[in-house]
Amino acid sequence: MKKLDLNGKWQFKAINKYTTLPKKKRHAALWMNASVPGTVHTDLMSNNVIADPFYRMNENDVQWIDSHQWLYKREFAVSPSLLKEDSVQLVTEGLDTYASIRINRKNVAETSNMFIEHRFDVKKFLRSGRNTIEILFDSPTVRSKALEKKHGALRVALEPHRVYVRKAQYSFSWDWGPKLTTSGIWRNIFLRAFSSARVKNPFAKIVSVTKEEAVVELSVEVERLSVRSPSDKKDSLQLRAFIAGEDSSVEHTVNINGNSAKLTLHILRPKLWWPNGYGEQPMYKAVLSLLRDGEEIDEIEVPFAIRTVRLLQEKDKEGTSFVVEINSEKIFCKGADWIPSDNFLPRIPDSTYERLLRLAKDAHMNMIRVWGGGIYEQDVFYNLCDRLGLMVWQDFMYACGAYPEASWFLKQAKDEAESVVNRLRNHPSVVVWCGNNECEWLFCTENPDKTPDDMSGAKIFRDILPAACSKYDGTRPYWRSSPFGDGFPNDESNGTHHQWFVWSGWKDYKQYENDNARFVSEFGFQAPANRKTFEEVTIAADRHPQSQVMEHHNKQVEGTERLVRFQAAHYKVATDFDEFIYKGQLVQAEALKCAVEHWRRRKFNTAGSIFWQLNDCWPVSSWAVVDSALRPKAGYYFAKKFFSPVLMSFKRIGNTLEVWVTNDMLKDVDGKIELSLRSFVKAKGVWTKKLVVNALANSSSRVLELELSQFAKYDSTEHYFSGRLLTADGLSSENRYFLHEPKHLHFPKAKVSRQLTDGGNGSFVLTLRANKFVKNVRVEIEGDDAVFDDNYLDIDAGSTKRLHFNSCLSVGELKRRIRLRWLEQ
Ligand code: BMA
Repeated sequence: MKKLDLNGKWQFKAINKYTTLPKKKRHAALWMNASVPGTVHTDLMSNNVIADPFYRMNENDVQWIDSHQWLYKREFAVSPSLLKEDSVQLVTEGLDTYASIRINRKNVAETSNMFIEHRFDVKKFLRSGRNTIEILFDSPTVRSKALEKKHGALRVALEPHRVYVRKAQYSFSWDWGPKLTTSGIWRNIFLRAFSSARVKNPFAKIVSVTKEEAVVELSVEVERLSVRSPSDKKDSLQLRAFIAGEDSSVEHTVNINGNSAKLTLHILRPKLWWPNGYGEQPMYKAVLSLLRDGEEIDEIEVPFAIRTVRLLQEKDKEGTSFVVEINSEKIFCKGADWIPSDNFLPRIPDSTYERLLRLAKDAHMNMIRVWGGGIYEQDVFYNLCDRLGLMVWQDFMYACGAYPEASWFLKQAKDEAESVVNRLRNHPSVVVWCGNNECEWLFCTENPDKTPDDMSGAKIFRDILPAACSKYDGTRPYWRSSPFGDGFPNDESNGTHHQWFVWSGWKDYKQYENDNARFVSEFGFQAPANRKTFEEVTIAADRHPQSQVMEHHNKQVEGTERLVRFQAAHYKVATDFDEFIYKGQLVQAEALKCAVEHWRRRKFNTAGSIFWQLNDCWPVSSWAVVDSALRPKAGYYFAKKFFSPVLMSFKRIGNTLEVWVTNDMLKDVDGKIELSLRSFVKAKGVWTKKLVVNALANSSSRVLELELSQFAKYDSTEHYFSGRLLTADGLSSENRYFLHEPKHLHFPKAKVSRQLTDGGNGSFVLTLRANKFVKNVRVEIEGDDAVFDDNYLDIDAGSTKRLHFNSCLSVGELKRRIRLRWLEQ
């Protein structure tokens, strides 16, 4: 197998087929340097044809780009030895989207799906020596609008023509994302030459697992070239499989007849892969070699892991459960929804994936949902999820609309599903295939007398996708949509649920406690990005919550208005930029906390709470808890606590305050709870209680009920309940309950002293001591992006908190730059 890389330096220019270039952009019709993988927008930025679309309102100035065609070209040298091989394929891992490929001025192929790899035999177009490849990208907007005109408009949220094109739907704008409709060679491109045969689409299918052994069926497809000479007919092909485990290895060889080969291997005493928080993530590796007459001609490596997955749906008094079960253990799914981390996909470095997914793991998440309006993610994403124990709920890329049912579209859907399932099925992290995001829910909301099957596109989600999943995988459940279930698709009593009645319905987050859904795969609250992140894309005059630029950086209709309304419910509304961001982030953090604690208390009546959303694609006020500059918001630090494996939480019912313990460990947990009623000013609790708890494995229970009337003599604006659970294993959970909204609490003037200790190797400990109670202390280091192990934290009067962090700065420098802020009257 020989490979010739075609990434790197290309040239590109605009072609004025549909319209002329804006006056000041005429030079875009001349050849400019391009970089592959890349996008037209990023190439135009490097050539100074456009300014950064994320800056202020520059997005508005770049809307001409997607109504043009863009031509990319490069030269490359082909060696005679490459041409000696029987087949030379052009492999494009991702072309965005309507691409016409020419080699040496001859038409090779046209593609129209950015999500999948394409390959074409191009040997006949190549010559020894210098060759030229050209790829013309047609306007995705012109093309999809033309299709919409021809086949009819469908009921779709946001830009309706987007459903006609197999391109990341968010690139046509979203309620958190700008309209930056890209084109380009967005993934690798190369030539691959081989003779006789090669292997593809390997699959390590886990057939059965017991303590003693795992049965793994290894299969490959064999791409055979037609025989060249009579002697080739004697070619005998064999597949040799070798599995390298941690302390075991097995090998087997079979003869290949036809275009596929399969063999079964037994792994003794298999080590199981577990989600984060439940155990390790041991990986195995299968090496599959293709032999011709005993000689190796191709080889493929398949990392895989051993685990089983089931979706439990059992009738119960609330309806039907919806529980993900891994290795026969019920898992409460804790996590967040995932969107692409940039509008310009090829420029996302691996380190961004690493950072975001590590943050997820550190916050005790065990599931990430890859949302259907983005992309089937890059390999690095799935590899990291495998390693970190993050289960992936994988949507197919359809979102918020009805989809065409024309035969050419259904064919594309089928080809895409086949390619995607083949690509992702070896990842143990992928545990659920899901048809789409919100298509049926939207349809049935607007057509109450109709069923999901009446929706255009239903064939894809009801028939085509599940068929591809069972044919090419068969080891994971398929779920038709998020949300979906029997009856109304967003019903609470069964299936999956998106809880948007609160945020979108302008309802206070306390309403989450009335939602008794079985598995919540979306719910969320917006918050502004961090101040530094906004400062990087604004000028001083923009930095007001309601400036035009800031409102541009919130893509939801009435987004800013909601931020104000929800802040008003809990805090005195800020107009100062920094204070607005600080309080806005606290609203989000408290909202997510309220919802997750409620659903975790309902474990396993509710069996999942996946919040919208982990990340952002540009600097924006959105539902994300980590902003586009990878700076966590307050909600992220709250997630570390509300997702902790053992959680102590308060629940208020009328005049009673209940104390609950939720235990995600697969074993019973012994612990002690120290509960107190504290005043804002005194170091000692005015009332305390200690109790011993035994929390049963993988369950949630109420451990105490307190009648609030007995505390009536204490001023409720200056007192609060504080509780701390400490388990025999050293796990802890701390929580507080306030009798009023922060806006009505009477916080005293407090002092927080700080002490910084250098732990060596760039690690530091910051000790904070409060003389009086301080709520939601935010710690920042000016000009440094240190992530603390805790932040936005409460400190009881006379108490101390230790925060750990890493930084390259010196102690002296850090001391000068540490900034604290907390809630004050
Ligand atoms: C749901 C998601 C996204 C959207 C989010 C916030 O609709 O699936 O489409 O961005 O809520 O509105």
